[in-house]
Amino acid sequence: MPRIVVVSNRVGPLSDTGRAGGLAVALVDVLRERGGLWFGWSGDVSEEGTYSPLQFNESGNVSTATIDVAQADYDESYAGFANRALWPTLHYRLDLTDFDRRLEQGYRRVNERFAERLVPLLRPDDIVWVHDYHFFFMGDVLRAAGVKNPIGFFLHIPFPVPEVLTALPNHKEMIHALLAYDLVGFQTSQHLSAFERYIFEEVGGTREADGSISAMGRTVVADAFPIGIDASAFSTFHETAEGHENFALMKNELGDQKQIVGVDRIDYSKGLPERFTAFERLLELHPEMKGEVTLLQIAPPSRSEVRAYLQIQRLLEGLSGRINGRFSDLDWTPIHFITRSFPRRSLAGIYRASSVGLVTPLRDGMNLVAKEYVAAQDPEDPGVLVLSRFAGAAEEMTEAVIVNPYSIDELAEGLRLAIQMPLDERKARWSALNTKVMTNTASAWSRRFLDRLVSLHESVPAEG
Ligand code: GDG
Repeated sequence: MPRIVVVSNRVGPLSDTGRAGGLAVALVDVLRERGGLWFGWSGDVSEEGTYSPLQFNESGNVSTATIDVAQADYDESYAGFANRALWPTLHYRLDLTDFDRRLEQGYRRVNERFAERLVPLLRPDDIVWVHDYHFFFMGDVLRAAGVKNPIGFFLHIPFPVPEVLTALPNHKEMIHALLAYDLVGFQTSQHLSAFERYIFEEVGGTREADGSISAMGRTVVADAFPIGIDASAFSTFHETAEGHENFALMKNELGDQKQIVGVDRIDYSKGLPERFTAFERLLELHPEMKGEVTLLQIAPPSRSEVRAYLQIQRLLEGLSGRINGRFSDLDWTPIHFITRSFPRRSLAGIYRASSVGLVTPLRDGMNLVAKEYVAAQDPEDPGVLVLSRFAGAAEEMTEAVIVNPYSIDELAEGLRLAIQMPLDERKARWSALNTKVMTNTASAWSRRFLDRLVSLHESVPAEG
């Protein structure tokens, strides 16, 4: 089997420390299955930056290779164009974007340097899989350097409609670069069709007889590959010491009270202020729920070097303080807002002890928490998932209580419905959702993507 080379901004860890996000763990599984190399940023900023010596780590048939970045790379690319222009634009937040030529050039430069450092590590039969919005230009640079291997790209975050994407001053260059990949994957058919609309309407592209897309002198295959989770792990974590301990602790704390749980990195795309306000509305409209229902929001801070992230954290601290001040009693606090992270096994115990999983982003590529919450439930007494229609997950998870996160009343009503849902209906909805989560797992997702990438390359006649 050919070796897989995964490229992503953050790399590893290779062992399941319990702290890593779901995706990191899933990628290690794929690499282990086929043997592979994981290449990306070390997480360190140094003077040598992208010229720093490669740092290798090995575990069995999988190795990681990482390099540092220089302070200017970090400021202009990661904390700059990637997180101040691309992230907000692709999440429909044009009000938060910072378009600056200097940042754009820094982003390109970092893509070029990472590609240059990757080239000598590649073997002729490797399959290269590049991840996410940090590396739009990677495939283009690799091709220019003469790399002939199959190269695929998967976008973890939304691809917006052309009316929004075209606000990016360099949208044409970005998409031209994207077309250098053999296969471009999106999370949902909505994102795929937004991409196709851009290709057909904005740059006059056409669809070929084999389904591929040609535009700007290049041809690419694009498709939707909705990502999944390691579902069997999440369904059994409650049996581990950590999972069980947290489940028992929560159940004991809660007694007869019901808990609504949210788990999100602090990010303006996750709809957290709307969520707190909707919970407040629920308590206003249904005073009988005071003392009966609590909201636990776990929200580890992220990207705090970007101003918009600090602002949202302050806003949330203010909101939870205000709502707690207004409704708390001596023996009951409505909102528990915890801004630190928990190990994955503990999270599973917390999900299982919660009657409602509240996943209400304003925009999200997929949202893995929605799937983790479902997988962690007790089949005999499952909780209810309340899910934003703007999460990619809503395309598959239609048996959730689907809500519009911009409407506080609709959110509050969704919460009421979930809290009061009879056991029969909870079981029926959960069972349908769980079948999907258990079927479309992370490893099924990666296999689908990689098999497709390999088959595309095999169907191309060899040169000469
Ligand atoms: C991007 C896209 C897409 C969260 N808190 C803790 C913790 N987490 C884990 C969750 C979950 C992961 O982080 C978050 O994944 P999401 O999918 O919810 O969101 P993003 O981080 O924005 O991810 C998203 C995803 O990529 C994959 O393609 O679904 O749309 O935005 O796994 O459990 N993990 C631990 N402690 C925490 O406190 N260990």
